[in-house]
Amino acid sequence: MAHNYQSPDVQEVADVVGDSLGLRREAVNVKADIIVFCGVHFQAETIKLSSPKKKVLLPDKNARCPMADMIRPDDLKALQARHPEAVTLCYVNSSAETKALCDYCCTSDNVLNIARDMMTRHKEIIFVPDKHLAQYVSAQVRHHFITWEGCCPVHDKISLENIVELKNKHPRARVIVHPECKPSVTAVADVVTSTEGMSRHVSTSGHREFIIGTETSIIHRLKKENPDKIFYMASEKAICEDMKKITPEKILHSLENLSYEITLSPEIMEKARRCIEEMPY
Ligand code: CIZ
Ligand code: SF4
Repeated sequence: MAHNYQSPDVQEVADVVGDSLGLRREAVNVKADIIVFCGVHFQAETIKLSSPKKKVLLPDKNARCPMADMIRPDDLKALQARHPEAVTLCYVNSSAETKALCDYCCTSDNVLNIARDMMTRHKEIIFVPDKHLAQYVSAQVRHHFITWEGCCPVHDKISLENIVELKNKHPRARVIVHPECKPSVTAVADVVTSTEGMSRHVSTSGHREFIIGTETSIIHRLKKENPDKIFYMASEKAICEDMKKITPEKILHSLENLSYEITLSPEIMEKARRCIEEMPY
C-alpha cells in the first residue's frame, strides 16, 4: 500500500495508492495477512490499529512525520489538564501514543463532518496538532478550537506568492490546495481538500487546468487518472523527505526480511483503537 505522497516508482509497484482514510479502509477489507505500508510511521501505526491481526511492515523505520512529532503525549496531557471540560480531536497525523489520549480522530477528508458532529455534543474541543488545519476548520464550521502549535513543514513552503504568480500565468487554472497549507493560501483557493478530494474533484471537473497546492508526488496520480488535464505544482519545493525515504529497494528488503514490523503495547493499542474506531470510513 502506498500513500499519495510516495514517489512515482513506489506508487507504480503498489497494489493500492490512497490517503490515510482510503488505505485504512483497504487494510480492513484486504485478505492479505501482511501489509507493506509505504508512507510514514504514524500511518503504518494507524493501519495496525485498524487491522491488529495483520502484520504491518514499514520499509524504513525512520520515515516519520515531523508534524506528528511536534506534539508529545506529555504536552497533550498538560493541555488537557488546563481544559478539563474539553474533549480532544486529533488529526490522524499523530502518534498512536498521542491518539491513545484522544476522544476522536479525523483525516483531512472527513474533518469537517467530524468537527460538525462533535460540536452538536461538546462545547470545548481541543484540536491537535496542526494549527493551520484547525484554523481552516474553525473558519468553516464557525467554532473556536483549543489548538496546538504544530504544522506541516512541507505544506508551509507553499506561499501566497506562489499561487498569485501561477494564477497570473495561467488565469484559467483552478486553484486546489490542501488544508494543511497556511491560511493565506487556503483563503485564495477555489477548492480546499484532502488528496482524495483533489482526485475526486479533478476527475469530475469541467476545467482543464489546475494549480495544485500539496506534496508534489500527488501529480503522478492526478496525471495518470486525468491524462487530458494540465497540472501546475504550486511549489516544486513541497517535497516530504520522510515520505521519500521509502524506495523500491527498501520495499524488497522489507518483503524479504519481514521488516520493520509495527508493534504497539496492548494498552496503547486498546486506547488508540477506541479513538480511531469513532471515525467513520
Ligand atoms: O490523510 C492523509 O492521507 C494525508 C496526510 C493527506 C491527505 O490529504 O491525503
Ligand atoms: Fe507529515 Fe507534512 Fe510529510 Fe505529510 S507531508 S507526512 S504532514 S511532514
